[in-house]
Amino acid sequence: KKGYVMRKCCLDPDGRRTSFGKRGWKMFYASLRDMILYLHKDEHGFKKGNLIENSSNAIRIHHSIATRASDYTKKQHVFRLHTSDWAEYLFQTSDSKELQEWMETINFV
Ligand code: I3P
Repeated sequence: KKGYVMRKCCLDPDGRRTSFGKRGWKMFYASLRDMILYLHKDEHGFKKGNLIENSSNAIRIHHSIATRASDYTKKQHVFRLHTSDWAEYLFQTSDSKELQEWMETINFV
């Protein structure tokens, strides 16, 4: 599964609240492969295989869980991703079908 999403960092991999200045929404071209959710700058970056090698742009989804963020009311079609290392992210997808597909892909790989 791949496609454009918006991502917001809420908790860092140590479980601490992501600091101010790093909590904004940012667009990425996401691709899921080998249990890793890669966040590329854009589709071109994905095709070139350019990966920004830091933890928030290559998220290990083994033992992660994606749930609908119905408590987050500022944007539509948002899911929350909890990782095994205590990070938490919000992802906004383009519509309810995309939302469902991303959550199922993450939860059932
Ligand atoms: C954040 C940015 C986010 C906002 C977040 C801010 O600032 O404005 O859009 O989240 O609020 O901290 P920065 O880019 O400087 O990190 P929302 O869009 O959800 O309001 P928060 O700290 O309450 O999460």
